[in-house]
Amino acid sequence: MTESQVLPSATESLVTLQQAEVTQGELFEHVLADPLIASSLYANIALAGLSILLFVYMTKDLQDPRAKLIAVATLLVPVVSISSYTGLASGLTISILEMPAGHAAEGATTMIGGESVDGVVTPWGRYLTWALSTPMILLALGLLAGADATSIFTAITFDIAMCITGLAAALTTSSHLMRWFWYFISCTCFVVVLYILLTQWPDAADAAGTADIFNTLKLLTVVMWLGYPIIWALGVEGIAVLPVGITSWGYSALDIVAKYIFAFLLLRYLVSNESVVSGSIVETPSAAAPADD
Ligand code: RET
Repeated sequence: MTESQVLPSATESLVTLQQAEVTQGELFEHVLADPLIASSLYANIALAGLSILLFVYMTKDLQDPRAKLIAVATLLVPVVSISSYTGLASGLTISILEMPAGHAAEGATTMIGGESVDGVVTPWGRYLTWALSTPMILLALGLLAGADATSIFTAITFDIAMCITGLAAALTTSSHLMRWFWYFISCTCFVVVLYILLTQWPDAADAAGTADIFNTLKLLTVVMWLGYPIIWALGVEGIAVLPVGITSWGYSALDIVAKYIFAFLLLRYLVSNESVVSGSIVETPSAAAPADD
């Protein structure tokens, strides 16, 4: 074996050094040391924890299987949230990423453990965990509206696509244009979700007798959810006019309304209107049409 096969080349060592530069522990300390970022994450861990306890207490006596399914979907929202924020606060799901040429944060540095490191803080765990929490919100809303399985499936799958392509936008460091192309794909998926929420489910909710609560939650959801792509675009991931701490609080504030307040309103309705939403979870398919031959 030659020496070059055993020893890493100078470039390889440099790459290894750069990757090892920021440890998870340093990211954990970095979050704790920034009052704005830390409060935005720890406040949500506390709120999610309290919501879980409150929601379990509120829904413990539900009997109807459909009402219970709506309750479980709603309860999963703060369960995913507490895990998401724990991932961010522990440094597990945040990274320092160097933005590509042409990006507003190109060449930016971040102070980590008293040293200046190339790149900006990217809380990519947020975008990843939205792919788990937002489908639960849509499942609860769709079931509340008495929507058909196809429209619930469509809303949920496009919503997951929106979150994952949003994650791709945040993680792309090769090209500035590609970041915005991912963002565009994500927005297109978002339009599909909004279309279903605004044009398909209100009619279903009318027929199901849940129009009042559905329309309140629909409005809350549409207004809050529109805030997320705006913060993305203005924050460090996008044109970087908002600093990291303000961006983090922006998402956290939206989360408080879009998740905990949303879930509380839904569950409060559910426990006092169990009979309105009651029914079978899976509708029995209508008798198959006789075959032609
Ligand atoms: C991103 C960026 C790319 C474009 C779009 C986005 C939309 C995100 C939304 C997130 C909603 C999150 C919620 C989380 C609750 O747990 C990914 C920011 C359209 C709508 C409600």
